[in-house]
Amino acid sequence: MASRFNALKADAAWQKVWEENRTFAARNDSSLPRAYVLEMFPYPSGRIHMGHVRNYTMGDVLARYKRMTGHEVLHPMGWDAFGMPAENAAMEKGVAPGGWTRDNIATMKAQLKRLGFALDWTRELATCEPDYYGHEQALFLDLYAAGLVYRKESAVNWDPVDMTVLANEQVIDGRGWRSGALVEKRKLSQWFLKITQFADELLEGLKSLDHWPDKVKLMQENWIGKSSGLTFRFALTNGSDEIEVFSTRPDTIFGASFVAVAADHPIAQAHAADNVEALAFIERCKQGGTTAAEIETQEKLGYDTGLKAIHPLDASIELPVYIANFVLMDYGSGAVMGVPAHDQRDLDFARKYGLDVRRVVAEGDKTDPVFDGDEAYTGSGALVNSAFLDGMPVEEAKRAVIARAEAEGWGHGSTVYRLRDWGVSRQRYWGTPIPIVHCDACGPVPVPKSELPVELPHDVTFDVPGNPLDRHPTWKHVDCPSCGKPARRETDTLDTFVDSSWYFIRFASQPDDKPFDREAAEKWLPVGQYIGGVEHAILHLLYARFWTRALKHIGMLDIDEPFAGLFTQGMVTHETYKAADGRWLGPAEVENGVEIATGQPVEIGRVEKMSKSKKNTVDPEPIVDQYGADAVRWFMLSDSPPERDLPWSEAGIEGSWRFVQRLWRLFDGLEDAEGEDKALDRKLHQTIAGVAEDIEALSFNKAVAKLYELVAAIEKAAPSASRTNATRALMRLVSPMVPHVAEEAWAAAGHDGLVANAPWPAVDPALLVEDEVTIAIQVNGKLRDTLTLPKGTDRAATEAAALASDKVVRLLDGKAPKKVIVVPDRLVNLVA
Ligand code: ANZ
Ligand code: ZN
Repeated sequence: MASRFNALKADAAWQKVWEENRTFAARNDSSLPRAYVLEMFPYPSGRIHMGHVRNYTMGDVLARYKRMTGHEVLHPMGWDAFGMPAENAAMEKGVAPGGWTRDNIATMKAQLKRLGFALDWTRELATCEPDYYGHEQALFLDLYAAGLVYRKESAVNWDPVDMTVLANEQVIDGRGWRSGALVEKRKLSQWFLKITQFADELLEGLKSLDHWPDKVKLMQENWIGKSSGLTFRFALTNGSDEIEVFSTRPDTIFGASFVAVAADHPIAQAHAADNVEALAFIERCKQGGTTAAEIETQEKLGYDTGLKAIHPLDASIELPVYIANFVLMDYGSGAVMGVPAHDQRDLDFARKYGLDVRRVVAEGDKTDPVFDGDEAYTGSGALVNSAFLDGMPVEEAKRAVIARAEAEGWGHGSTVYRLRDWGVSRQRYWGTPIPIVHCDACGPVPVPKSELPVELPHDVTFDVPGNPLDRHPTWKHVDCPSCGKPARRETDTLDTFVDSSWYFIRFASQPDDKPFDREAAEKWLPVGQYIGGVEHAILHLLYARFWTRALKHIGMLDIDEPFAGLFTQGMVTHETYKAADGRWLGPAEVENGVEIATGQPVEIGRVEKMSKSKKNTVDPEPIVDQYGADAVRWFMLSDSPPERDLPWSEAGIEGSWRFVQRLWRLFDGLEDAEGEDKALDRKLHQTIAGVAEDIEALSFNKAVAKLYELVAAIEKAAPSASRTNATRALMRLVSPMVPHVAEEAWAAAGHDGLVANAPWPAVDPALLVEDEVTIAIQVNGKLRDTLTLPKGTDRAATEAAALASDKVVRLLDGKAPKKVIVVPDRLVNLVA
């Protein structure tokens, strides 16, 4: 009887062999073609989850396949180790953020190792260690010296409970993402990176990214948000002021019925200086979040300053000047002309405050200057009620107004971007200290590079909210590096997105004395295939693209785009369960629709992304204990296309386990035999070629399906040399997916060396084509027999073969047929 595959034993044994042989350590001096396969590095939250397992299994299959196809593969792993959760743990459990983080790393590393990933652990890094963030500080100073870092006062989202600035995406429905507190706007001096200087490059660069999903490129494009139009000035009737506005629709200029400025606009500020009502309105505008989405959905509110703006094309028209809550100070010039007939926001505003609504673009045959209704017309058409523009289509009218403004000197064609500079200051402890010292005499002074890293102090307290660095008794008190007088360290730390903006460069080489070795980085980069969650489609990827371009700009690295290929994988999902009293229940607490503990029926909810809050997670570790790494890996690749969600199921993992056992039975039953099996040879070679193609295209589920077919074909086949050969080849074909059973079989079959180091089986192209065809033989139109002939057999040979058929000979009874019709490769019809 065939033995069973003991995954528990085999997994550990082979993992040890790979580790001892440093099988997956990448050689920087290799002359092989290179493949850099990278999955987004994890945050060390404590335990790995199924999302990690799926993500890293996909990358692993590709990495192992690339090794087998003759590449020097860099497939590293590290830890995105700074961030809030460590501080939250410190506050809640009194543990040190560093200790908590490092413990989590140790746990998760052990868990990853048990899955047998072909990772180069010699390059492991954690962003929270000084030997990583010290180099980051050096890079920050390089960018500072090049003028790509600056400090400015800016309105931030302030979480009054966590006492920290929040990024826009951390504000959800006007509340802090973690604390749930109502977010306020505050002015703070912050450090910024000049990503806007690269806005156009980052937009143009998207065009070169052929191996990125279109949806991600579109999201980046929208985030960068390039708009073209006219920037122009309104003079005010008071004679002393001007208001500059930006419009993408200069064609509608004769439809303007008001001008509106942002609450922070100098005109608004000046007006409020001696006007309490205006001041109160401005204060009111400061409540609520700063996200575009929030501003979009807020009720449009305005305050009439009483000022009047003079229309640049008709001095007899005077427009009221409002302060309005929907105008953003940091977009365009912080002021707009309001054209209610053709902009919904402006229309809502005009109806609320009883302003004119004048039609200037014809809507079909509607040309009346009086615009009715509450729905703005934003479509195309000919200009009307617009003096010299009348009759022009929209685009032509835009050009005409821009030309006129430029000729008369009151405006110019311009391009603006929605992208804002990247605010990197965080008022938190567990992050990279910003290497700056503030001196009353010298201002901000960079810490000399010889004094890097600026290390985080360990003796900090978390008993009160706020930034522990700021209230540390000694840490911030240092002498000014420039004049030597007592000064203060910057106590803000860097946004953790800075840490993840260059880790893929550090993986290529890890010198002690500099962030990276340029030659090594340029040899490995760009990353050939980057795999991760779509939640990083915008910020992380944009920041990493910016950082790479910034390094190029300052002459440190000649790489334009860090990630040549990007793949965003789907999520692992599971049903949700709710007890009658509303408690979420975990899958282990439910059996056959009943809560095990209470015997009460449960409500079965939707299949959703596994999440702790809904308790529908399945912990990978006990699953690996029970079924072994290969079954888990196989399940992660089967069933669903990798970009789609994968519903976790007990039946699925059991099926995978059975498949691993089936493989083992084939491998274990390997014996030498004689004879050829042409059909099996063809199946094998089609599988070799097809699986290779599928892996290269990351269509892992298709590769899996082909391997199932091959296994079934081998099982059915009678013993032959072909069958033995196919079984041996199968060991290599499945090894990227189920490496442990493959190694075990490879060794048992008497091969030298590891299957991990074996080459991918070669394809015989001759065996890829179906080279035999089935020919139907009809006698008087009735199917009487079939023949298998080599494809392309000529008429004469086909006819001869048909006439030689026993059945035909019997039917014709020795006589010659009256007529023979031959359709080569298809049929022979004999008329008797
Ligand atoms: C007049 C106009 C008429 C406009 C019309 C639109 C339609 P995008 O396309 O997103 O770039 N705008 C300009 N600066 C603004 C600011 N700081 N805050 C809020 N809104 C601002 O949007 C450009 C349009 O948004 C500009 O064109 C301006 O309104 C408004 F039928 O000018 B428009
Ligand atoms: Zn000084």
